[in-house]
Formats: sequence, structure tokens, C-alpha cells
Amino acid sequence: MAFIRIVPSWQLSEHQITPESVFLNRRRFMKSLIGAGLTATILPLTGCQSSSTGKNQDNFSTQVISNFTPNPNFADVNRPVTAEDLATKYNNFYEYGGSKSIWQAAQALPLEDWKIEVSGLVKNPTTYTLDDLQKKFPLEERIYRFRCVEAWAMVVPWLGFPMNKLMAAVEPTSEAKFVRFTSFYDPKITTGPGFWANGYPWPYTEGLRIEEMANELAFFAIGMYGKTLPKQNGAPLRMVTPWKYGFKGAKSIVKIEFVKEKPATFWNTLVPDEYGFEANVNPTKPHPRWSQATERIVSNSPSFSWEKQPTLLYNGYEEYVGNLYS
Ligand SMILES: Nc1nc2c(c(=O)[nH]1)N[C@H]1C(S)=C(S)[C@@H](COP(=O)(O)O)O[C@H]1N2
Ligand SMILES: [Mo]
Repeated sequence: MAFIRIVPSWQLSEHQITPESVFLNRRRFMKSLIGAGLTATILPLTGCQSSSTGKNQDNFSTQVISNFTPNPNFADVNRPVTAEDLATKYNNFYEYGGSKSIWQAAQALPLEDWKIEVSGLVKNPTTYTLDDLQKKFPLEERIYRFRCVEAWAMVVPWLGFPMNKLMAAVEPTSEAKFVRFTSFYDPKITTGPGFWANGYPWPYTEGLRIEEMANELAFFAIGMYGKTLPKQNGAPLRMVTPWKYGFKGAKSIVKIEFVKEKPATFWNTLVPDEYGFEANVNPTKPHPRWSQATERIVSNSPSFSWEKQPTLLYNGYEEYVGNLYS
């Protein structure tokens, strides 16, 4: 029973910067704890993973990817790339826990025989293995800004392919107006959130308008930092939509459906007034509980000293996506 979690120095002030979990804590977690006869003293220990299993897992059984081309249009974001050790150990992935320290718990995700079903309003419904995807879609590297709705930011070198390449392959019909992405969910495996998240709208789903998906920026990542994605970052395939808040980027995708109506999505269903469907990064549109005017750059320093920077409209990608929202 691991009630003690080793907290790295760079996330000591985690409670100040995890509003998504603050929401959960407030409205459900507290209730459930009280209901279960537990005291609030274990509140900050939601990770519950044993620190002794942390050794020799730093490559997360990822594989080096060598056959990719760096995309020169997305090679520089005027900000240093985040250290790999931070981007792979400071995560949001509620299926494996409500804290930022889920990287060990996420190793439970089974990647064998992974299949991604692409269906709905398309001419060529297809179920892809990861192998199929890699053969069909040439891999590029793109360095993107990443901005969580909780006002922290990173810079990540992704490996993958533009979503519009997949669209061209499956050919959405003229009826398709939206697309719904579904993450892997198996209550026997994705036990992270625990009893307090029973009744949440699992599996995690996200959605885009078809025009947003067709945009040059919308990306499927199968890797980062020159390797396949670590499980905690959404292996084997995740969405990356850098002009939107991070929660729009569903991880560990098993299904992609083209649909007529705007799909219900996880956070939007749970807290509609805090997490909109569109969720574009916008410094002038505060979250109901905090400002979005600035963001803090995740770094190795203690989190209270993370460098503050102004938030950019569409996270700096206005030239690519501004026309979608005029
Ligand atoms: N399936 C799933 N996808 C998810 C999440 C999640 O909890 N479950 N969290 C989202 C949020 S809030 C963020 S900020 C990013 C975090 O991605 P990272 O851990 O790779 O930085 O993943 C997003 N995708
Ligand atoms: Mo997030």
C-alpha cells in the first residue's frame, strides 16, 4: 500500500496548477472519500504508486524511430524544447490517475495488437494497425508549442503525420461535419481515477469540426523525441492540436468516427462552463476560475518559480487557423 508518493521538486506546488483535478477533488473526490470513511489527510496522494518501481523504466520500452523528415515549417517556436524527462513525467492522463505523476501507472496500458478503427461517414472505412499507419503515412517531425488549459506550457518535438492525410485516405462524405476521437478504456486496466470517477463519461472522447481536422496543423503523433510515444504520453497514437488547449488532444486512440452532429466530449460533458468544445488558446478569454493571459513554462525549477510568459492567441498559430474562426 503506497500512501507515500515521492514528489519531484519541480511539482511541489502541483495543487496550484492542476485545476482539472481541483475540480474533481472539490465536487466528487471529497464526497467519495468521506463516503468511504477516509480522511482528507490522504487527499494529495492520489497517485498511490510505489516509488520502488521507478528504476530502469526511463526508456518506457519505447523504440527509436529513424525514418522521419523534420518539417522545416515547424522547426522553431522561439522557445527551447522542453526536456524529455519533464515531458514524459509530468502528464495529464486521468485513466491512470488524477495527479501529474501517472507515468508508472500508465505502463499498464496494453499496446499489443492495437487497432484504430476509422469509420462513420466515410467512403473507405478502414481499421489500421500501427504498422499500416507507418507504411501508409510518411512520418515527419514537428516542434509544437503545447498549452494546457491549466496555464502551463511546454514545447514538444512530435513524430507523426497530418490528420488531413488520413482524411484523404478514408474520404469523408459531404454529410460528415465533425469527427469524434475515442481513447482506450477498459475498467480493469484504466483504474487510475479510482472509485471517485465512477459515473464520469468514459471513455475519454474528443472532437473537432471537419474543417479544423483538415487544417495543416492538426496532427496525429505516434512518437516524440525521436522515439515511439511513451504510454503516459498517449501511445500508440494521439491527437495534437497545438492551437487548442491540451485536453483536446485525446491520447491512446482506438476509434475515429466521422459524424454529422457535434459529438459529446469528456471534459465538455463533465464541466461545460469550464471546458468548451472549441477550446482555442485565447489570452483574453479567462477560465471561470483563473486568467489565461499568461502561462508558465514547465521546467526543472520548483514550479513556483516557473517562468511566466504572455499567452498568445491560438497559441501563436493564428496564421494557420485564424481563418477558421472569423
Ligand atoms: N485519454 C486522455 N487523453 C488526454 C487526457 C486524459 O486525461 N485522457 N488529458 C488531456 C490533457 S488535460 C492534457 S494537458 C494532455 C497532456 O498530455 P501530456 O501528458 O502528453 O503532456 O493530454 C490530454 N489528453
Ligand atoms: Mo490539460
